[in-house]
Amino acid sequence: MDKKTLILAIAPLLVSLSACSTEVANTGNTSNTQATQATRSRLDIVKSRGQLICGVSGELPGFSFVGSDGKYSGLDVDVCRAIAAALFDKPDAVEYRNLNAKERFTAVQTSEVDVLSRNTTFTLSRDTSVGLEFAPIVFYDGQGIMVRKNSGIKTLADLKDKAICTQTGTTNEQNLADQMRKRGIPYKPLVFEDVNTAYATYVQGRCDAVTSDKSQLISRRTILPKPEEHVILDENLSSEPFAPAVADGDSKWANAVKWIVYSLIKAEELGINSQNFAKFANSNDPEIKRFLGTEGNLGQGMGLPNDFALRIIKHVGNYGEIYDRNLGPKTKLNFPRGRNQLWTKGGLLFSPPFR
Ligand SMILES: N[C@@H](CCC(=O)N[C@@H](CS)C(=O)NCC(=O)O)C(=O)O
Repeated sequence: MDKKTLILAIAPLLVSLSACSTEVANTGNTSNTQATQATRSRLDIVKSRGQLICGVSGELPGFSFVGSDGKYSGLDVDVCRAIAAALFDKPDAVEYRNLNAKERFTAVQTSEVDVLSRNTTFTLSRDTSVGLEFAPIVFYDGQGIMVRKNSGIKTLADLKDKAICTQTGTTNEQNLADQMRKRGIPYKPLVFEDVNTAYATYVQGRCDAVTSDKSQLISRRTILPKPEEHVILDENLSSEPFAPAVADGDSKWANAVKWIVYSLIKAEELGINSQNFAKFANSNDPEIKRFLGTEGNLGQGMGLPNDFALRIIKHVGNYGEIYDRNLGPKTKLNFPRGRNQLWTKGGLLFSPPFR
């Protein structure tokens, strides 16, 4: 059997396996997409469409959530808005598509979305065999466990033979299995495709615990009927660095998204924000001039306007502003910045030079 016949023969199997696995196998669809993209970059397609199609969760306050007014907000949403600001000078030129954990990778592979900006952990297999290209990390997280306060559960060991709710197609499902196996703790996994069903099952008491990224547990706790009745254990099951992703094989588009994300971090590092950007218009600092596009052609070199970073700061703000607006002390989430602080302040956020 030649390679092509083999791929055709196993394609249905790969698709059916994907229904309940974390990774969606890279089938023929992706190579078709890549072939098309080889002739025309998604950057040019998005520019001529005049609107960005952004894949988000839509179910996660602080990251991506649809309010009662139908408006989207959150850190992941602001990444979509930053891309639209850079390309069109219009942060609202975005069509959002809600994608659950299982749907998200297929949506990128088939070009249903231009970019995935959705609490997605950057992993080796997703980067190398699922057909994704990751942009820089926008949020460093770790996996945690939430239980009822009155359950007496304090550690993973207390979850012996207990039912634990999680969502299919996530790193969380696998990390839980790894950690319990490593420690030899038997448990009953209850795995759901729909995040709302997972939390509803936990609230009904059919699960003793729910496991997910800590940011997600904190976020979802805010919308539980009685948030004060639930605690998040100190246990850390894994590292979960979230990054936006685009389809593999289109470096022009991937580069644009990459440097748009870096510009959020660089703006904070340079102290430029949505309130003070005008003061920097006549700056003599060559780095600031290049960054804001008043000197040089950094933007043009990658198919963006030279003032792309200025557009982003003006409409969406720098990383720190985005963080504070969506996750900071004035929000219900009140998530300490910790590792999501700039490298100059002891965190992990770093942007390579704009030159
Ligand atoms: N960061 C993890 C988990 C991301 C994830 O999808 N989490 C689920 C909950 S455990 C979620 O956000 N669901 C929301 C949705 O389906 O819209 C990953 O990339 O696999």
